[in-house]
Amino acid sequence: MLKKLVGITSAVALTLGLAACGGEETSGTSETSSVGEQFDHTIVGIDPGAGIMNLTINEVVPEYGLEDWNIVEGSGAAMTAALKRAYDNEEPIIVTGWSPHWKFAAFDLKYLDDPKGVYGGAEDVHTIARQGLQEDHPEGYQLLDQFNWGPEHLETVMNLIQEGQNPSDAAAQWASENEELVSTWTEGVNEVDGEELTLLYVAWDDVIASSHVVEYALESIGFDVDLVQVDAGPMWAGIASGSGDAMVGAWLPTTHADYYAEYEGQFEDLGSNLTGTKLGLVVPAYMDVESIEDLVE
Ligand code: PBE
Repeated sequence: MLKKLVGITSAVALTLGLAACGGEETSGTSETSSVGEQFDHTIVGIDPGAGIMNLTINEVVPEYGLEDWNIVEGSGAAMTAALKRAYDNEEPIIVTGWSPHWKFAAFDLKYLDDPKGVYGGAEDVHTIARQGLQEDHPEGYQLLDQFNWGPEHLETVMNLIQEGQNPSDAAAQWASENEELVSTWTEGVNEVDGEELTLLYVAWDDVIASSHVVEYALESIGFDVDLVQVDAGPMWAGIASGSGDAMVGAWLPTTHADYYAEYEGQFEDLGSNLTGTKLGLVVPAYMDVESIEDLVE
């Protein structure tokens, strides 16, 4: 059965539960159904502006010959909901996944091997500021420039949020338990009196967590932070146009390469705030598939 690669709206993502139910029997008859049929030729993606969607649709599909697969658009939250539903029923599912992310603590998952290296190696997450921020808000600029932590810290905040805390409370709790690290971000930074800063972020769980932690740190030295949730394209465009002051969720050099190139010269790259990310196609450990190459069998 040939399926066209189509952009499917998030409304369709809601029907994934049905699609997963349809695949229920195939897991028991895996000798007779192809790998593609087991998965209903469906990869559960996230928001279309995400770099991982761009890489999957424009590079992974042609490189591995997955033209008859559907890459379903949705959101990070719809992806994790579909993953949980399938996992709880031990049904087949493939998602676009990334680390650090709480799903690896909550579920037993594995990345499919990517022998062609399309998703790239480990990346850094960068802090990106609008031009002129240093002149207008030197203290905020300095703190943002000094913001740096490790995947294990980010994972702790993500897990707190996943366990039910709201992101602001999780950030405050984590900061109070990690005062020494947070003090390296505020070191030598003078307090301010209610200066306003706008941080832009996308609703990816890792970026939700990091953005709230940085908001907390900036507010601890007197900033009044407006945290604005947008899509990926508007996040980069907003920093380039100056409508947002900064963001802390730029995955480089691969994932956000297109956005970086599009707006180069219209933002200031403050460098890495975290190293050691990973991107790829992710399946539950109970699935008998090891490589993206296996999907074409
Ligand atoms: N992510 C999380 C983003 C960057 C951070 C991997 C979903 C993306 O694909 O653009």
